[in-house]
Amino acid sequence: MKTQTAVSQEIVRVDLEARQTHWEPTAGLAIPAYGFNGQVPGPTIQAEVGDTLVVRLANTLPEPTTIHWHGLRVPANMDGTEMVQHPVPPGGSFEYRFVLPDAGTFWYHPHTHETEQLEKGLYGALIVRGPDEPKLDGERVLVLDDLKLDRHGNLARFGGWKERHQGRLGDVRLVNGRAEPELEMAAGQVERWRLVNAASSRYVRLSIGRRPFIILSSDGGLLETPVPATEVLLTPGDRVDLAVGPFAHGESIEVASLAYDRGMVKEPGARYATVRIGPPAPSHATIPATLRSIERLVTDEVAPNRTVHLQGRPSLHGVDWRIDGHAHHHAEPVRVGDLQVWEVVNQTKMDHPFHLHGFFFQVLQVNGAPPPYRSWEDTINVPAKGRVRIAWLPDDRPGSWMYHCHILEHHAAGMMAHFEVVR
Ligand SMILES: [Cu+2]
Repeated sequence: MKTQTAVSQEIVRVDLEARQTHWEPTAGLAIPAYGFNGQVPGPTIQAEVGDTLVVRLANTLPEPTTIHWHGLRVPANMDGTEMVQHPVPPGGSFEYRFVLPDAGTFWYHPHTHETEQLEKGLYGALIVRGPDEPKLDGERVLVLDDLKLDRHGNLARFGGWKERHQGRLGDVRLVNGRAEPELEMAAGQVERWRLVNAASSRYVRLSIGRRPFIILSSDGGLLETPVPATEVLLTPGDRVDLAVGPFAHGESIEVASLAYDRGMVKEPGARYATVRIGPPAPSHATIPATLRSIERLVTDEVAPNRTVHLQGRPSLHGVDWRIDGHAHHHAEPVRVGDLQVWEVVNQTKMDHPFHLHGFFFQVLQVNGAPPPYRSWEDTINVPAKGRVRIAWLPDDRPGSWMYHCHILEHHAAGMMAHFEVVR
């Protein structure tokens, strides 16, 4: 017999004020920044599948802003982009209201002047829980970021050829707004870590002391089965949930990014945090062998119905980032219910994280080979000179949507396209 699980239908109300603040990434260093409710990251929003989220955004910044709900299947007019809303002016406010259809680790950030507003601290995590979550001993939300400071300890000046080319890379690595923090964890326990990469351009090839961990979930929620690994790649915009531990009392574990070559940009390995393992505590963690089932969107060989070319060409500004020959490309519409199989072709010598707004896709192939597991994604790395084939189904949420590179400087320079979903 099928178990009937009650779906929550609460209204979750959140007030977010985008305002100027002083952010202290490390003791004694307070930098002028932006924060939702004055915090970096902003408050972690928590809700259950089926809840209605009502967020009142009040803007007291000296510039317009919006909120994009990264990964959430919202109605088009709630997506927070310039395609669907006028940015909220200084002193203005806007109410976002939508049902939360999916469980997962999501995040929110402005979709206006992103290169500066995110770097200044406007981002936060959004956790939606489902009725059948694996039970672990504890849970943490770890939002990764980096910060580029000048020699006076202020935010470095924005822009320039290098940032436009490789994206803005900072030297200070942050977890939840703090530089290389020390975390504590009980010996013997297994925790669920929900990770978000909120950095402008830094890839995180995540290692937890080179120990094995278990991947539970990706952008669009739980995988079908737990996947053991010792590293996982988080591009800008990506999320992953891991089962981490158990460790022994007295151990010190480095949460780090291993060296990663994203083509023309070699990111060296670097530490994000240290976990000190304290006295043991009992464990009641259970990870079921099956987390959920994910039906294949494509069962036969299907020819792609759209090819998306990610392009860069040298210019007076250094490089012009484009999609299909255009900066801010206006792409063909798609019809509700028509299966989309897209071939995303990277014609550049650099990796780009491809992000589709408002819909999850399944990855069919990366450079011609099937991915190691089936999952729902909204952001996927397209390797330098490589290609990724994805499939997605536009459900009945007509309106203006977009896809773009999630290296914020590439998006801003034009590596984006907007399109209509039509009935
Ligand atoms: Cu890019």
